[in-house]
Amino acid sequence: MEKENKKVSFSGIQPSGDLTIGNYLGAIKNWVSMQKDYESFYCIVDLHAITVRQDPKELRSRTLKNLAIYIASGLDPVKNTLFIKSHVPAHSEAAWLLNCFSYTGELGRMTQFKDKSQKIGESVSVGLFTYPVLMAADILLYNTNVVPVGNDQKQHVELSRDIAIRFNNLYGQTFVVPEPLIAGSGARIMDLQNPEKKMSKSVENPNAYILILDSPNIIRKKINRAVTDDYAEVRYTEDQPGISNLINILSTITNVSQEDIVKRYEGLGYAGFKSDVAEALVEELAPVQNRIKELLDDKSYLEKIYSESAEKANYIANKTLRKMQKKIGLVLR
Ligand code: AQP
Repeated sequence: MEKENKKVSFSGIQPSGDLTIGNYLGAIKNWVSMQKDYESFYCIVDLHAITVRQDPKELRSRTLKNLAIYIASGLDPVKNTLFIKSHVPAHSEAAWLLNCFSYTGELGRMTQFKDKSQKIGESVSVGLFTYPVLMAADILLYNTNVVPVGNDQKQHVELSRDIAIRFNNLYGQTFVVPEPLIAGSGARIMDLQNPEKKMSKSVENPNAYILILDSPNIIRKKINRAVTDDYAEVRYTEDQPGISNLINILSTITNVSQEDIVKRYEGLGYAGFKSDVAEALVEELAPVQNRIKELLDDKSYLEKIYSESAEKANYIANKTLRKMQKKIGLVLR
């Protein structure tokens, strides 16, 4: 009974590269803190990952690795529905329907599309263009109230809201209108080599990001190489984006405010600060990494989780899909 009154949370991560601490601090850690209070659906958005070319073998292995990462980070697979998106065909079908209620103008304004298509050049897939519509379908199928995401995905959640409102206005109340839920200091973890840009798993320079599965020594090296500035003072200001980023990382892991971190390092240089950031990360990630390895050695357990979750997700998603089909005027089987 209590479960039925809970608000619904939905989110996902693309297996488009190995997951970074941006994904961990901006999304997963937040999901873990919400699991008591929400009825949660978290998926591995494999269908979004193929909007840019993926190696099939790598995609398959990363999809399972992501599931292991979700569980190892503390998401209880009984309390949360952890599934693989392509196991729920209603997502693709609902996305087609919603494509017919989305405008090319609004999709063309999406920052992520503009950034990624610029990088790709000529052969930009139609899938990359309609990526936010598939995301709207994902969210709306589960009667989602909140979508916990990093700051970069806020624009896509806002578009999902617009599409939901547009559909509801045309056909009467069909969708719950979702709200983005943005993490605090972890909401925008920046690239370690170019702190004006967000940290991304698909950039070429490995020194730009820290992976959840990076070894302690690699983490230390990458933090040590992180770009800073000549001020030699740990301050949280716009003209020190590299240092501010490291403060955010430390703050999210330790739950100490940015102000208190700045006070703690007053008058001290960068070396000790950087080493503390690295050790905090190593300590945070060590148990997660151990658990990921155990889970990846137990494929049958992972298979059981994603199969059972797919059943539950299919049931709910199909109900919403039928509602959409009926409202639009399709003949139901
Ligand atoms: N740097 C970041 N800081 C905070 N949150 C982040 N997220 C991603 N990067 C950061 C959040 O992680 C969730 C899943 O994102 P995604 O992988 O599905 O897509 P993305 O936002 O495009 O992430 P990447 O790493 O940049 O992927 P690629 O390189 O493949 O495009 C989202 O909640 C996102 O906000």
